[in-house]
Amino acid sequence: MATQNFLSLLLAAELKSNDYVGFTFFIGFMAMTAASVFFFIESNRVEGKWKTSLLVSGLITFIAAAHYWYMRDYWIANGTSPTQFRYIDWILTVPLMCVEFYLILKAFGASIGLLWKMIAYSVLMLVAGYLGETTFRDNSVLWGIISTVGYVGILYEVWLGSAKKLAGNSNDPILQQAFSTLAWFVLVGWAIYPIGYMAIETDGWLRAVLNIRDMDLIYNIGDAVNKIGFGLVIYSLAINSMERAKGRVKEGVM
Ligand SMILES: *C/C=C(C)/C=C/C=C(C)/C=C/C1=C(C)CCCC1(C)C
Repeated sequence: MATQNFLSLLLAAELKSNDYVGFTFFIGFMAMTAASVFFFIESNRVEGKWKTSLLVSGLITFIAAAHYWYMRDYWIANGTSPTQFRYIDWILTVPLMCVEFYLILKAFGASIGLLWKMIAYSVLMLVAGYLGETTFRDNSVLWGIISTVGYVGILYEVWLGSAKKLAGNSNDPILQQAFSTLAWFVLVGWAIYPIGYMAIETDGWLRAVLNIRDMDLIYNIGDAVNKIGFGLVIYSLAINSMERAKGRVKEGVM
């Protein structure tokens, strides 16, 4: 009898055949793990400063893999959003993405002040988002707007502010190309998240299009695109710059 109870407890935490959100937690975990192995191994192959950039790419997907491991279990056990794990992951990985911007612009004069400014915007964005999803859920619209202020701050730096200017002045077409792809990730790829957040408002005007379960689906897709895709852009920047240094790629040709 006791065994049977124990078994049914285990079985309660099963991945149902129609739990598509659950699928994305499992796929997310495996994709982040595979990407980490790739970035870590490749960081040994590249030279000099690129080692650090690829190591950071690997850390971003590795930290995400660890949290997806927990989020998967949490989701199949409870069927609700693993909000704490989600935001713990983001508060570590988003600042590391700011570090990636800093590392690629450092040779062209990026200051540590720029890095801290971008990290401060990220923290504002994520703390406000967390409060809107948890403690102040009744005021989620207000907290979503406060969070968006942080997001717009990051967008400003990357599209118009000093990060943009440093890339523009670098005179390095390979860097400029990669920087502009990363800027598009921040503008389009990151915009996926506020759409997921809006699924909280299931009684509101979005009821017809979004359901609360869509939030995790949208966040999981956003994470895969942004963390792995962002890392791959850094990776190709490293490879292209090294090839050019060896004289195999002509200036201006990608
Ligand atoms: C790897 C994780 C990444 C790149 C996470 C990015 C998260 C955001 C850009 C979140 C933004 C939000 C808003 C702009 C408003 C609503 C609340 C958030 C936190 C979902």
